[in-house]
Amino acid sequence: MSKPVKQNEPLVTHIYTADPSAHVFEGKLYIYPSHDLDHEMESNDNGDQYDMEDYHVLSMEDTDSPCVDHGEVLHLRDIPWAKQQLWAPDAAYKNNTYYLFFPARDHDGIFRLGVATSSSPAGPFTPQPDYIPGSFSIDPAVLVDEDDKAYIYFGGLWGGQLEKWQTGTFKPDAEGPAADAPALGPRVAELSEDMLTFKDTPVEISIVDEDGNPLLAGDEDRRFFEGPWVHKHNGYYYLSYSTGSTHKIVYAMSKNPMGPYVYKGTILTPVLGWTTHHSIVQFKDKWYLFYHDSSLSGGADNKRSVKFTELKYNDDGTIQTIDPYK
Ligand code: FUB
Repeated sequence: MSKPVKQNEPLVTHIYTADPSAHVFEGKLYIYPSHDLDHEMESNDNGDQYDMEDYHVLSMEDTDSPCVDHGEVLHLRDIPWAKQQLWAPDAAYKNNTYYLFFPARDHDGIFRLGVATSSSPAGPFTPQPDYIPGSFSIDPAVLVDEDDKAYIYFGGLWGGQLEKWQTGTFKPDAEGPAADAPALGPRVAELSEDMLTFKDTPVEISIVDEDGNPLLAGDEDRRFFEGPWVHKHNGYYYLSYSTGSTHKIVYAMSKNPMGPYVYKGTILTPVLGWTTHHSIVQFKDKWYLFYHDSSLSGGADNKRSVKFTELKYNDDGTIQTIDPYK
């Protein structure tokens, strides 16, 4: 029997894990991470060092229970449309089915989003034969709202290729907007009833400052980079994401799941390692931030470990900033 988990320590140490998407399914905490491989890779801005090939599912009965690794639940070799790089996944439950949403590069090297299904939150998951039509970029996160409508949020700059989709078609040489132009926002689409396709063409989410002005591309402390996550608290939608080059998890709030979202502040200060990626979940009467860092590997960007810590709100609904090392 493995040891009980502790906050701010790796959930598991026998494999490297990253990009945790946490959910409460069947009364337990289930975590859907990326599975970082223990191989030596040179880091570049394209993210070639994140060369993952499968997914594992983790679960915990409680926040002081051992963490169970349910083993490999989906492998690249079983996904006909995907060539490489199984990046940050998410899971959702609807129609008595568990859905695993994931990004990968297709056989043309273009990131797309796929979906796989299971009757159990612990998998194994069976992939659809093709990617979601009209999908692109990385880091899908799905919110099934209280009215049962499901929204998929996604997108990521640089290796995540979002800059290349500004015209609606893939332009391999496209650059991001000028520093004084509005930043690119994550994309959102409502999912069809069967959760396998987009209902409509995805739209860009606008993230604005307190005066209603869009955040600018040069505002690297606040602008969206990758890893969108949306959760709901007291009637507000919270969009949180990584700022990439400034290594923070920040958030913005809205009354509408499609935005616009008003920027509010920092949730998580930088962790060890280049990337930062998170999810936020309520379990029993508390809220938790799941995140990763590279402490277990001594700082290797592509060998990360999932951790969690309690997240607290202020009375006005804003979120208290977390320093993971204090
Ligand atoms: O794990 C690969 C990529 O690194 C994810 O998709 C990004 O969010 C970043 O964490």
